Amino acid sequence: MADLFGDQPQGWDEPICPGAVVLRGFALARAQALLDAVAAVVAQAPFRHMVTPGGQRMSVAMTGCGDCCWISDRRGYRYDDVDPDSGRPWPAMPALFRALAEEAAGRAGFAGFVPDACLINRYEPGTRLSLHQDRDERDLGVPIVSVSLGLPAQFQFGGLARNDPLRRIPLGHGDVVVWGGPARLFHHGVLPLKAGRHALTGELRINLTLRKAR
Ligand code: MD6
Ligand code: FE
Repeated sequence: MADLFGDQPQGWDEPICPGAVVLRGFALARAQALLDAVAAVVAQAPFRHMVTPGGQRMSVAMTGCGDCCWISDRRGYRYDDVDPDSGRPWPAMPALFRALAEEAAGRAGFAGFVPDACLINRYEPGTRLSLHQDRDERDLGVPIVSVSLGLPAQFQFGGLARNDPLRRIPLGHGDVVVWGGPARLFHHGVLPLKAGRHALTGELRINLTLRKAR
């Protein structure tokens, strides 16, 4: 079939609530290039399972890039400009990540978003991410842009209070979520990944979250 979209971002916008929107398929045309860039980051900063302050090994494997990256260990959650596994700075953020984040945020109404950190999450079948808030960034007025690649996942999206009702939002390959404004501190998580196979990632889901941490 002819390429009806050319180089334009694909898909449609699906509002979740004020401040949060799913841009369906927004990253689809760039998915392979994004995964190639992830592989280059991982070659310098391999995926690892961090430990929560409570001593639990996280089932999600993480790495990242940019001026700093979110980490967790027995001392707490924070952004650090050094990879604790290597003692070296995190790999530079690929220009492709920055461009995608800026375009997606602009489309969602957050013009001028410039991320300085990207956390990269890797899910295998059974991997989950428990309900949490993203609150370690300095300016909580700035949104987060999240890119889903590979196997689909069920995203849980709640509210400001931990026990607010949860909605389930399916996130598939190429979907981008932008959230900020009144939704910036809403609780969210990922249900255990279902087994499957994706042409570009195999038996994995990869998620990029682009933030302005400092
Ligand atoms: C994930 N995402 O989709 C996990 N956090 O694998 C997040 O925890 C997240 O997607 C803040 C903003 C957007 C996100
Ligand atoms: Fe999060």
